[in-house]
This record gives sequence, structure tokens and C-alpha cells, in this order.
Amino acid sequence: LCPPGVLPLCCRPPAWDRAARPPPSPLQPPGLPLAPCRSFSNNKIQVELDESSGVAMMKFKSPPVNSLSLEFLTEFSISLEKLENNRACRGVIITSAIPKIFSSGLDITEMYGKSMEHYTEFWRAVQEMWLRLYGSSMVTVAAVNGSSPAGGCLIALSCDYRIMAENPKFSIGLNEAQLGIVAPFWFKDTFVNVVGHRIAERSLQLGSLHPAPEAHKLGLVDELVPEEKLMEKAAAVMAQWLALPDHARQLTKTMMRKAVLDRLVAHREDDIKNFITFVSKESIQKSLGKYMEMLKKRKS
Ligand code: CO8
Repeated sequence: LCPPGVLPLCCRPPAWDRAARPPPSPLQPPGLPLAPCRSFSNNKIQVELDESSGVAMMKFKSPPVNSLSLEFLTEFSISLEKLENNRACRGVIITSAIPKIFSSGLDITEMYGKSMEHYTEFWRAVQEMWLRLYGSSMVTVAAVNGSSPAGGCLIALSCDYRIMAENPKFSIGLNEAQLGIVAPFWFKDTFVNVVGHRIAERSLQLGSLHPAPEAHKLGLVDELVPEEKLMEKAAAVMAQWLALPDHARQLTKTMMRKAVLDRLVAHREDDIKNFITFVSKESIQKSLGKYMEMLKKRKS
């Protein structure tokens, strides 16, 4: 049984511990209609699975900026779980339905002026989302079609491959230091595993948001393409990754990621306690309050 306040998802076996799935179903014989496209949608995320290719398209659609609220994170984890449990699905492309924004990161209002119970529930949902995405046995491709600070960057970093629209106005990075907060160790581990220690160290301390061309140079994103070519490119990359046998790719992914995933699983409760202690400090609440004011002022 799940303890109160815990997402039911966390009680199920984690994806990275599961056996590799069977190979995809054989190609449809000529003359038969193509396998159906199944879609499901919740308030904040739209998912469409093309069963003939085994590829799902997941689009964030939570205006104005796809911030990662408790509701968003819960829906994200549930959507990933549904796809993970569907044998017809082998890969997922993650993108945004909101122009110019991939995701603005964790919803700051969830970390400001709330109760300890709320912080606990929220942080557990952040952990759950990352464990599901970073540990997914599916091929995950981020098609980053807008700005992607902090938690938005974490989502992209957790995928197997990142393609970004080449617009220099779009930026990506773990900018927590700019908010006066500190990226948790598993954000840092995910970042280091993509860009290496030195680049992560500098970028994290400065809380840098890198414009797309710079992000590409640093290896934070794998490829830049014109915005109108983004989805086409994502589909081509997905096809390339899916050309390999699932079991070999999945076991390799597990080998590369398990230690980092296990580290959070082993220290999950301590990580929640650390988050609550940190975020409820008066000085941190002040920093977050100021940052939110700055966002509002910038607008007017
Ligand atoms: N959370 C909540 N509300 C947000 C967020 C957010 N992350 N980002 C933007 N908003 C709100 C704005 O305040 C504004 O609200 P309102 O309409 O009421 O004034 C509305 O969304 C629209 O925002 P903008 O006008 O700024 O929209 P733009 O299109 O001009 O810019 C950006 C979009 C680039 C995304 C810009 O909003 C931005 O830079 N946002 C801040 C992003 C950010 O710094 N996120 C970091 C969140 S922290 C995190 O993810 C990891 C924390 C790890 C925890 C560490 C332990 C404590």
C-alpha cells in the first residue's frame, strides 16, 4: 500500500528494472489498413501513439508557460506509465504545443508560501517524474521548440537525444542559482552525464541559460535544426534509434543510468527532507518571492 500523500505510481516496479520488451509486431501485410493512431489527453498533456511505428508524440499544453505544477507532474508521470505499459509503444517524442516555450521549469508557486505537506507531495511528484523519464525503457527524444529553463532543461536532459530549434532567442540550462536556490544532486548528476563535469560545474554555479547555438556547442543539445524541420528531424532520429533491437538498447541504457537512478531511490526520503528544510527557509522564500515579482515586473 502507498503511504498517504504518495503517488500510486511509485508503488509499481520501476521501468529501469523491468525485463526488455518483446520485439515490435511485424509490419502490416500490404493491403491492410494501417494500425490505428491512439490518443489520450489530459488537462495539460496530449499524447498520440502511432501503433504502426510504435512512436508516441507527447505535447505539453499547459498555458501560459508549461510550468511543472503538481497537477502537470502527476499527469506527466501517468502518461509515461501508460506508454511504458503499452507494448505497441517503443519510443516517445516530447515537445510543446505552446509557441516559444518548451517548459518554464518547476512551478515556482508550488514552492512558495505552502505547507510542509504540500512541499512533500510536490517534491515526491518531481522525483517520480524524473525516475520515470530518466529510467524509461522507451527511446525518448526531446524536440525542444522553445525556452527550457531549470526543470524544463531537466526533462530534456533526461531524454536519450535532444534536438533544439536553432532560434538564439530560445535558451536552456539549469538556472537555479539565479533564483537563489540549488539544483538537487540528481539534477546535477543528469547534467554531468550529458555535458561532463567542467561544463556542468561552471554552468550550474553561474545558473547559466544558454542560447540554443551555445547549448549545442556545449553538448547540452545534440542537434540544432530550423524550427519548421524540428518534428521531421525528431521522427528521423527516432527511426534510427528504433532500428536497433530493443533489448540491447534497453540493457545498455540501464547500464549507463542505473547508478544515478539508484542513488535517488536510496536517498529519496532524505532528499524530500532536504528540499523541505531548504525551501521553507525564510531567506529562500524571500528569494523566490523576489524572483516571481521580477517575472511580473519584466512583463509590465
Ligand atoms: N513557475 C510559475 N509561474 C511562472 C514560471 C514558473 N516557473 N515561469 C513563468 N511563470 C509565470 C509568470 O510569472 C507570468 O505570470 P503572470 O502572467 O501572472 O504575470 C506567466 O507565467 C508568463 O510568464 P512570462 O511573461 O515571463 O512569459 P515569457 O513568454 O515572456 O517568458 C519564460 C517565458 C522564459 C519561461 C519566463 O517566464 C521565465 O524565465 N520564467 C522563469 C523560469 C525559471 O526560472 N524557472 C525555474 C523554476 S525552478 C526549477 O525548475 C528547479 C528548482 C529545483 C529545486 C531546488 C530546491 C529548492
